[in-house]
Amino acid sequence: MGKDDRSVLMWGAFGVALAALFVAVASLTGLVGDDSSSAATKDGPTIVDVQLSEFAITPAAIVVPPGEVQIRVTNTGSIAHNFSVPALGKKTSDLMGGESEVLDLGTLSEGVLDALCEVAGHSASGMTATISVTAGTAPSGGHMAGHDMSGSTSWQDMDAAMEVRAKAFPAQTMGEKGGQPLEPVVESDGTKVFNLTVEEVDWEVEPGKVVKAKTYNGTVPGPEIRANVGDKVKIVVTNKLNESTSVHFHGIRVPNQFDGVDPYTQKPIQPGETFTYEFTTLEPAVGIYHSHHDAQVQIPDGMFGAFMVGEMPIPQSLVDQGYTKVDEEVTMVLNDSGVIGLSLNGKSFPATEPYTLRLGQVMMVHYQNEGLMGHPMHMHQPVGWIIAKDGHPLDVPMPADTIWVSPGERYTVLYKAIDPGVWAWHCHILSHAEGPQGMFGMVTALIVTP
Ligand SMILES: [Cu+2]
Repeated sequence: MGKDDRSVLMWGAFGVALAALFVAVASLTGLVGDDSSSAATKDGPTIVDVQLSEFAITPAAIVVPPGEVQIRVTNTGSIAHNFSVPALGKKTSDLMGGESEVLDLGTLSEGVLDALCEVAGHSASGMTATISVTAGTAPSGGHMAGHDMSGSTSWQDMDAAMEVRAKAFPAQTMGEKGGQPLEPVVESDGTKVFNLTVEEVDWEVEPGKVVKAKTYNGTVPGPEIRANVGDKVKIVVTNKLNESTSVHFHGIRVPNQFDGVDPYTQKPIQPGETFTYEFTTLEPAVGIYHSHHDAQVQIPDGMFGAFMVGEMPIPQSLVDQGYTKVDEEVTMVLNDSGVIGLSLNGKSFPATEPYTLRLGQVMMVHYQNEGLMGHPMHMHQPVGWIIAKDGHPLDVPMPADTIWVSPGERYTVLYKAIDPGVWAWHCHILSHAEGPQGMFGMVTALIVTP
C-alpha cells in the first residue's frame, strides 16, 4: 500500500469524525465534575508518576481511567518548574530540582485535559502534556486503580488518546470569533474611525484551556481593520489594561509620530488613557496592528490584528490557469507563545477553524506570524501559489506546499481546490502540531467538497 493510500484512509476516518462532530463535542462537554461514567475506584485513586525537566513533561501523554486521580510530580531538572492543570484550577507549587509533590486532581470523567508548566516561557518551550481520561483502556503503565503507574504509554493507550482528541475537532469554545471585520464610524469628511479597546479577557484557546488574554475589543486576533488606498483613518485606542501600551502599524506606511514606538514617537498610552492615531492609508498593505510595549509579552498574549489596505490582485499568469476570482479570503495569524501558545487565529487544535471549499474554488490566505518562532505552514493539498510577500505582489508567483513564515512576515497565497477530501493543514515543526497525544496546536484542515 502506497503512502497516498494510507493518508486517504486516515483522512477518511477524519471525515467520519467530522460528520460525528456534534456527537463528539457533546460527549466532551461533561469533561469535569460529571462522574456518571466514572469507574468505581474503591481501591483508591490512580496515581501517576510525572517528571518535569528542561523542557519536557514526561510522559507527555498521560492516560488514566475515569475516577480519582493523583499526579506524583517530581522535578528531575535543574531549575524550578510546576505542573498545572488549568481546566481544574489545580497546580503544584514551584518545585526545585529533586523536589516532589502529589497533586490531587479529584474525580475525573472522560475527556482530555491539558497540563503545562506555568513558569514563563516553559510551556512554549515544550512543557505541555495531556491527561486523557478514557474508560475501557488500560491506564498508562497497565496498572490498576490504587497502584502506581509510571513512565511509558502503550500504543493502544496512545491511539485511544489521539482518537479522543481528533474526534473533538472542530471543538467549540466560548466567546466570539477573533479577526472579524471592524466597522468604522464615518465622520462627515469621510474619515473612517476605528475604535479599539485594549482589555484583558478570559479566552478559551481550546476546550478547558481558559487564559487571561490581552486583547483588542475582547477577541484574539483583534478585529480586522480594512481600508481603501487614500482613506483618512483614525485608530482610537483606549487602554483598559493595568499597564501601559502603544500600537504599531506593521507594514503600513504612516507618519513617524504614529509609528507607535513609545517612548520615541509617543508617550506610552497609560492605563485609562485614550490615544488617537491619524493618517491617510497611502499604499496597499497586508499589515498588522500590534503592541509595541513589552511586545514579547503583550503580542503573544493576544494583542494583534490584521490591517488590510486595498485589494490584492490575482496575477495574470494564475488567471490564465483558472484562478479567476477569490471565493474565500482567510487571514491566518500564527502564534506560539505567551498565554495563548501554539495557535492559529487564537485557537489551538482541536478548537481551530476548518475551512471549506467546493471543487474549483479559490482561497486567498494571508499568513501572518505574530509569534516568537518561525513556522513552516504546510497544506497537504492543494499546492499554494505565493503571490505576495509582506503585502508586495511578486513579479512571478512561486508554488509551494510548505511556506516558512518568520515572525513579522506575511505571505499571501492562493490555493485552488482540485481534489475532494479533508486535507490537513498545519505547521511542519512537528513539535508544534502532532505528538504522543495526537494532533494539537497549529493544526487545522481544508475540507474540499464536490
Ligand atoms: Cu510552528
